[in-house]
Amino acid sequence: MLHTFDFGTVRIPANVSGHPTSTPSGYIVPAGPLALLHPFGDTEFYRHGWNSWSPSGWARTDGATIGIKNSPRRLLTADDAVNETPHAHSGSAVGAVAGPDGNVLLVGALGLGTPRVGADANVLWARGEEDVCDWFVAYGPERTVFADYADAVSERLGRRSQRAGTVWSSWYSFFEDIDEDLVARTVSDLAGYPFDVFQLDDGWEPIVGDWIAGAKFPSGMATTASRIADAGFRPGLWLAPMIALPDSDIARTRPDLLVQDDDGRPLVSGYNWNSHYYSLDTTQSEVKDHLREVFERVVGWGFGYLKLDFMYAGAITGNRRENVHRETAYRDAIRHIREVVGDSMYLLGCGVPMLPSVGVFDGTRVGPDVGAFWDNAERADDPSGVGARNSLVASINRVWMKRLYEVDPDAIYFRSARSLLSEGERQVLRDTAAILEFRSTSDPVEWLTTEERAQLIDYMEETAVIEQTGRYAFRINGREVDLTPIM
Ligand code: 9PG
Repeated sequence: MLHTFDFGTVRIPANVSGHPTSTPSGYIVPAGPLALLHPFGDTEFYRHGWNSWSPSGWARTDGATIGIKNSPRRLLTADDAVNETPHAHSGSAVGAVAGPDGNVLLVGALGLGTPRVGADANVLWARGEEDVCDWFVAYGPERTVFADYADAVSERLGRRSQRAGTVWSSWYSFFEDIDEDLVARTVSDLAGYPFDVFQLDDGWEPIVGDWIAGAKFPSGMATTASRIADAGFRPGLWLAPMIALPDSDIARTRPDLLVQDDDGRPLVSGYNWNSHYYSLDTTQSEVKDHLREVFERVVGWGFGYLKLDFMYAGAITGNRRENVHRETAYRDAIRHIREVVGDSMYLLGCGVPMLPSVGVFDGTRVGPDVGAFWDNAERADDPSGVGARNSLVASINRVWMKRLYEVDPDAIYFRSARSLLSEGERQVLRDTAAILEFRSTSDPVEWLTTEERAQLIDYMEETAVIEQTGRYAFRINGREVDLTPIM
């Protein structure tokens, strides 16, 4: 049906699927395809990525689109491969076009169903893979409109309130080369440093899919967890519970537990570790039982903070036992995990679909992996590629999501050793993490100079008052930080 949205200074004719209701902050439009005839011509469009690693940001409708280009494998891992296209300006869940005087016209989904939003010079459109969620439509000052959208989302999907505090993670220093002695040394060197969480990343398990202690942790994971706790930190652990590598015990012995393709074979749901991998079909009760067993074990080891990674793979297309939409299957699985681990467990989502994770994860990664180098010239077409610049650009474009959960821009660096980052670049990363209010690093004390150790302590102990003064301009404790030149 036709409807005209009256925003005072602009009137927007639209095609909608049901009667819009007016609220103080915007309109609620019933589920179904939506097309708004905006009057702004070629203008900037805000594109939002589907999962943690997917690119987000503003691009002109008459310029290049933002997204992963020329790599189906990366697309499958780091965005919504079914719906994403390099040919149109579009994205996941929310989109906005810029009007005059700093105002924007925003359309955003208030639920699941893989909602998409796109734009060109004339139309701002929205529709779901499955049209089951209402839309929020608003026009006004950019930050107000995004904040109002976020509040409308959390009104429906919830908002958890636990805070992670400061985090030390093993990934950006040791990668998979961790073992129980190295962890014990690293922990004891860190004793007394201002960290709340010590999080063990990938490398402890024998293979992705089999969540038991690997050969490098012969004393078992409970021993490592209690060493971490004894040093005064909350023990944290990385897992990718939705996926399994082909050589894992679970994939070899229980292929029936995996999401299938149309030929009844395990469906490839992404690529990493020089391999393809598969997804668990969380709609099967046997898989729910398996997840219960995994998470009861991990809780029993003594971990109180979990980084759950590659979670989008629980929301890919494919054949599942129950015929539910993929985002619904995903959210149900996370709720099941939450029920097993309890309310006090901090859950950090990584590689998560952003919208279906609201209200169930305490925090989410909001950009691709950081690296100890600024840019990755080899992957010019891939804004989801590893590197400091890609990581912070994506993260800053998601600062509005703070209202939905804690937002993790990934680790920052203090070390000058084993890094190609300049002090200026490290400072920009530290400012980004201060702005997003999630402070983590992977620097082992041993790798830091005396000055760098002091700098780390000061930074991790600082409480900052953050003000946003422009799209990419902020004040951190009164200090002006303008990131516009990097964006
Ligand atoms: C452990 C790592 C770290 C890291 C995570 C994740 O798009 N990709 O292909 C892609 C691959 C790996 C990856 C991120 C994206 O790294 O983000 O912090 O935990 O796994 O293996």
